[in-house]
Amino acid sequence: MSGTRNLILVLGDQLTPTLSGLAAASPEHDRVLMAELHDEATYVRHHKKKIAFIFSAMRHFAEELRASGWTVDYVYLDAPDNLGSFSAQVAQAVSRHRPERVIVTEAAEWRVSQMQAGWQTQLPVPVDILPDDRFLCTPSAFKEWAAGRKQLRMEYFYRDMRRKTGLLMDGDKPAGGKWNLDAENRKAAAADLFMPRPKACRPDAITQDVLTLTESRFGSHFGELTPFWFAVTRTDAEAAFDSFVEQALPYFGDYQDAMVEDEPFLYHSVIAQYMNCGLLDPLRVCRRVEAAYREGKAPLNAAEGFIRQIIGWREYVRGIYWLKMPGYDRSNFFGHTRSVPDFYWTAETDMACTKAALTQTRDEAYAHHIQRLMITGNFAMLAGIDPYALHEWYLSVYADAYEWVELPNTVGMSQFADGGLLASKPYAASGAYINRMSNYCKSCRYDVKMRTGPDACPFNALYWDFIARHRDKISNSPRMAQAMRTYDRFTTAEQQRIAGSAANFLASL
Ligand code: FAD
Ligand code: DLZ
Ligand code: SF4
Repeated sequence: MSGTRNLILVLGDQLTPTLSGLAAASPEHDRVLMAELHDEATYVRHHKKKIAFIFSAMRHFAEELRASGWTVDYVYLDAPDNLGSFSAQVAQAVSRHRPERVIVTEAAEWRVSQMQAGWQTQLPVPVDILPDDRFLCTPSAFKEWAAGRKQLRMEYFYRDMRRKTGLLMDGDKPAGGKWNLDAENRKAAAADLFMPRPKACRPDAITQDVLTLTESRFGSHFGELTPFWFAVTRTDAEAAFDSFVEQALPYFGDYQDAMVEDEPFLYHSVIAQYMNCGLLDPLRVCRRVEAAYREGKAPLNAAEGFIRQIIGWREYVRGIYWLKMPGYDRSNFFGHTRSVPDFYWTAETDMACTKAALTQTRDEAYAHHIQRLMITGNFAMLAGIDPYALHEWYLSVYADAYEWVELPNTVGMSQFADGGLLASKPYAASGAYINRMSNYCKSCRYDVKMRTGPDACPFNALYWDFIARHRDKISNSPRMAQAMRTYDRFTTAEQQRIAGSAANFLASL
């Protein structure tokens, strides 16, 4: 009998000292297991920056745990006893330390949760799977909320979360009288506005080691590894968030939907990667933003808009994920089958808007929401790209990507592949929308005002062709029905030119 009573597995997105698995154990008798795993880095070929970020954050978290008295078995990627997968690593640790039981906090992704469930029968000791209490709404509470509703709409879920947390509430009324100020959050941003950059952190010795390791083991993966500036500790992630609150939050609402050339971050927080791996606590983040509003340091449309993304959208998409998995990943309402175009990996395209979104994706493992939704997502839907292949692309290229949040955003919100379960309408748009919300078109070789021909903005013909192709599937949406009526007023010759332009462009991909 060794000295280990419980073996606690901590996953790479569970880097939270108050994690339920750790709270159920004690540093004196129990042992923590963490492992850098080939399987986790390659089940989709993650962006190099994302792998380095997670490995470095894991190594720093292991140090933090040791400093507070925990015994941590940290299995480095290159360790001789690294077996490459969670299941093999846990089995090895159980046979080595013979604990009385294994404790895990339930995995955020269905794939890993299935592994955890399997350990309950495969391992010779009991396995406790504890709820992940870092979210506001449990999967079963979401299921109850969804039961019997004809339509699941984020807005009503969000109001419940406001009431539950008391965030931006004055008694039982929303602060300022309105629940949702989205209508005030659609300004285009002039390129000469002051735009702060996210706080950059200098890589320390641990991160330098991880960068070398990542280049040597995953050098052929997508993306630029350096410059690497992400925070990898809780303290630095909090400092980065503080800097956002002070500099960018006041403008977050106004310019949430804006896009500006050479400004990859605009007034966005760039904290999803920190929240999703456990370095920042979502509720604390929201309380800090509410405090900035109450102190007069940020307007209500900024604070409400920001809080809605976290207690509304973030929790809502997670609820949908657990409600609909397994199987949700194979949704394909429009029956799209085209492969992801090569330029999604190379950023080599003449479309200035798409090039900008893809270049920063490659360089920073980041694009802001409206770029993901209205540039790469919109293009993919108009071009008829297979939603599953696109989902794998999004899951691999962003530092904040985990299936529970990425999949509903891709399949549901951006591709409408679930037929409207998550989103009330397909987010399909022509070049006119992109031109209204950005300055990309000014430097583009295509003409955003032209509908057809080799110099016309490709989004235009693709948009009208999409409307024509899928009219039977989208006629329920009022906005789409209006677009259909416009299409129907085009002459037959124009409709043929649209079909020809769209086909030519798609053939060139
Ligand atoms: P900000 O714009 O500053 O917003 C603040 C926070 O709100 C974010 O950090 C995030 O936690 C939350 N948030 C905002 N929008 C959403 C949303 N739609 N769903 C869930 N949370 C939201 N987000 C991820 O965290 N991981 C993903 O893998 C991911 N994949 C996406 C794929 C597609 C196709 C689309 C359209 C959106 C995706 N999102 C994803 C949502 C959103 O784009 C990112 O959360 C956001 O861009 C992260 O940047 P930020 O931290 O600067 O966010
Ligand atoms: C994303 C990721 C990567 C790249 N590497 C690891 C790893 O080596 N070890 C680990 O414990 N977790 C990693 N992760 C995060 C896991 O994939 C994540 O915990 C699961 O997807 C469950 O949500
Ligand atoms: Fe994008 Fe079309 Fe504008 Fe070019 S013209 S930047 S392709 S929307």
